[in-house]
Amino acid sequence: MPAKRGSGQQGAGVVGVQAVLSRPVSTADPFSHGFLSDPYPHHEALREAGPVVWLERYGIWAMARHEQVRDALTDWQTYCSSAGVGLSDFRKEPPWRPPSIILEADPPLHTRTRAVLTRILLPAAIKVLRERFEREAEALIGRLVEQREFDGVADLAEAYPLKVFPDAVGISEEGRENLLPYGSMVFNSFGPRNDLFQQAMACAGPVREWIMSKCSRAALAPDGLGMQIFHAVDAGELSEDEAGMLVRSFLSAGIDTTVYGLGNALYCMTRYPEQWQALRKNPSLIRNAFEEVLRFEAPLQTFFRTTTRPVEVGGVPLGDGEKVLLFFASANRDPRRWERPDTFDVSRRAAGHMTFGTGIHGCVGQAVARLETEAILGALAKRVESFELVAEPTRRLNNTLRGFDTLPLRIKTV
Ligand code: OVM
Repeated sequence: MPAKRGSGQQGAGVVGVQAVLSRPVSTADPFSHGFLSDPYPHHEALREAGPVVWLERYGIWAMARHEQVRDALTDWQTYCSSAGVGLSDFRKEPPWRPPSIILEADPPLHTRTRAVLTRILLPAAIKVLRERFEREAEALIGRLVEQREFDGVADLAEAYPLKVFPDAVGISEEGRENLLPYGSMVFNSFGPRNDLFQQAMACAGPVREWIMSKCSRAALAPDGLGMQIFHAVDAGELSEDEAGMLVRSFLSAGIDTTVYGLGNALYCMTRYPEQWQALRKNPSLIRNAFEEVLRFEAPLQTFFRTTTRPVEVGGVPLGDGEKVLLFFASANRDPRRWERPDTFDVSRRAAGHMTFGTGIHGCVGQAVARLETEAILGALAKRVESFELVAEPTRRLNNTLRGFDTLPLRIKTV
């Protein structure tokens, strides 16, 4: 976690014309196995190094404090998304897939696509899903309670979103095993072309083909969220191709995020049993517990932005066209913003965490994520007295997501 003051490149070769500038520097590799396995000490070192830190290893900037992460996310004019929200700069190298027209876009394109998804995913618009989501959660938890022992990842955190979300979008049952491999590709692709990326891309061809085949009007159920995007074509808001690309965004962003989030929620309730007790005693805490899980163990750890002009951050000058790595998960534990940041507390005011981002790109699907998590925690709270680990959980490393590969659980029932 070394962080030192280094001389800025702005001065190199033109000393005497331009002042040699000083900036905090770190040699950390945020995409190494060591960092991804236990990011929190590294986050602390980066926060302490300064408001913005130069990561020598990649030649990029990093922001790890809450204030700077939030400020960057709310200034899309200076910190753009259209050069990609991963390490790769779309202006310098071709993206691995056609860019997302919502995530990897700026206004005015983003404004138009975002308006469509905002309308479709509004809490009021998706409340029709609640009954189904709750019924599926009760049925799944009923089966797991019978079983008593199960894998919290495969049998719950994966099984539930893989059922309810594709059903809600309106895609066929056939081939759904492609959804997790695709998510792994998408979220690993925001990092460097390291071992995690290469592994995820091993079966890229057929997985991508299946995904794209599910994005057309013809492949979608008439009453699902996917077809609602195509209704915006009929209203003149999108082209037919754009609608397909937004269905792709559903299938890219809608599964792994909630899989990792549910896994992390289960882990938190197992690791901090008194918090599970508090929640069981007072189920009105479930809503806030969801936010606290996202703050404390952010399933989505980082995204990048790219500067569109020279800008100064806390006295440190950044150039134009530079990549900036935003540590959402570190902002979530910044002691400048949170009291007892490393304590998991379901009754704290956890709103203001950065796991959904903020500003114009703030998570458009968060009401769906909330619906899924509340349905699962609600069903568990009725039946489960406590969770016990029957073996050590193992982590699934990913360049962007934080979560588990296995979570071997035994439950004690009420
Ligand atoms: C997209 C997309 C992909 C991954 C994540 C995401 C968190 C969006 O394809 O639009 O948002």
